[in-house]
Amino acid sequence: MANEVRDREVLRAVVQAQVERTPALDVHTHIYSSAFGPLLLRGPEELLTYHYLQAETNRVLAEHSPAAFMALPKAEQARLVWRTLFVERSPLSEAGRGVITALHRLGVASVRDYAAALARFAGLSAGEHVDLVLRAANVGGVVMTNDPLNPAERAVWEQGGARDARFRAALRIDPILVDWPAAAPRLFELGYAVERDLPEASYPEIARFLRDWAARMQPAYLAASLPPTFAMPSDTACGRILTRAVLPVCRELALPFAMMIGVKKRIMPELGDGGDGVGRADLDAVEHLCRSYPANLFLLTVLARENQHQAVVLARKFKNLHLFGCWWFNNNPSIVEEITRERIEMLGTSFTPQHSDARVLDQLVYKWAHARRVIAAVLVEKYSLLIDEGWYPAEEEITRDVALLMGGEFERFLAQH
Ligand code: FIX
Ligand code: ZN
Repeated sequence: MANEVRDREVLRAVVQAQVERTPALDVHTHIYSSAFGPLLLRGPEELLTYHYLQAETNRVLAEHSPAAFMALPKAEQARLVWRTLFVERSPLSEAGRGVITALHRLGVASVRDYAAALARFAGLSAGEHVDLVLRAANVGGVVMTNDPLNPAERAVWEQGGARDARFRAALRIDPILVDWPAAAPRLFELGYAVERDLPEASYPEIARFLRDWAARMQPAYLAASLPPTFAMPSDTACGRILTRAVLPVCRELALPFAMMIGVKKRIMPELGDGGDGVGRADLDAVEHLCRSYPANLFLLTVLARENQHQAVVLARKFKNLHLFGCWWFNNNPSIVEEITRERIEMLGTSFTPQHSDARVLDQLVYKWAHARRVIAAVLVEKYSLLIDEGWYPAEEEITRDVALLMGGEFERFLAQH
């Protein structure tokens, strides 16, 4: 083939350049377009009060209890995080190093100067900030996390503001599946004739709620974070709502259902979002769903490292299952490398290696910079092994493969319906 790559140094340069220059589709984030106003978190204070860094600071903080630390005003808490993790200690953790990567690549003159970081972003409008970050991160589009039961967010959707095409929605339905007794009255207040004890008539009303919000949001997928105890088949409220309302609506609207499995909510409640833990899940539930509902498309990311290998085996068996990202406690280079390697070894390019899970706009820069480094390294290794055996990748093949991994395969999977 033309442009065959035979030399390993050339291979490294071609792969690294292609991974860097290929815009990423970030299939799971918690950031918002600027239309959502204060829901879009951005800037150094938000970066420093990220729940990962709150938890890391809490570990070594002498002068405050967890609750007192978490109750501090944001600016004061951010300064304490900076002092604790960036001055008194070196930011060697992934979340700490991420702040430095983001500040450096977003143009902060001295990444040791917190005042300079604050000054760099002062006066930047949300729209300018979004453009700056998406360009610096080379992210072409993101999928948000959208909760119609969040009053602040619901108000924005109901106002029908202009949409930013770079920000696609994801209809998040955790409360409906994992806390129906609390969700039922909230749906009822919104005009859906549902009841806590789930009589037959409630399922069409839950389906109507999902259809109404899917029509409003035009989501890429429906999603839920599920506990390690998630089990299927199951006659629980979760099992019944999933099979009798959620999956039928997903089929009807040609939308995947994304399962994010393994969170043990609030094992350290004082830390808020930073207080969530991890538990090994029973992925037989995923096997059951993929086999029993072949007309449904499923997206999956799992939180326990111990679940990653079985998830890859399941994806190899079921073409209606697509794996995405190295989620949360897995989003550390040592584990991202392990997971990406085993996925390529069993799935080739039919998966999505990474999502950022960014909660703060500026995190896109570091989460993608750090991920690209690992993805490129694993690809160089795998192509090199092919070169050893006389199979020489063409540059256009490398371009094609990287485009699949950076979002192309995700789009192909969604278009299957
Ligand atoms: O459920 C989720 O979407 C999780 O990603 C979040 O709850 C979590 O706090 C997070 O942002 C992890 O990175
Ligand atoms: Zn998330």
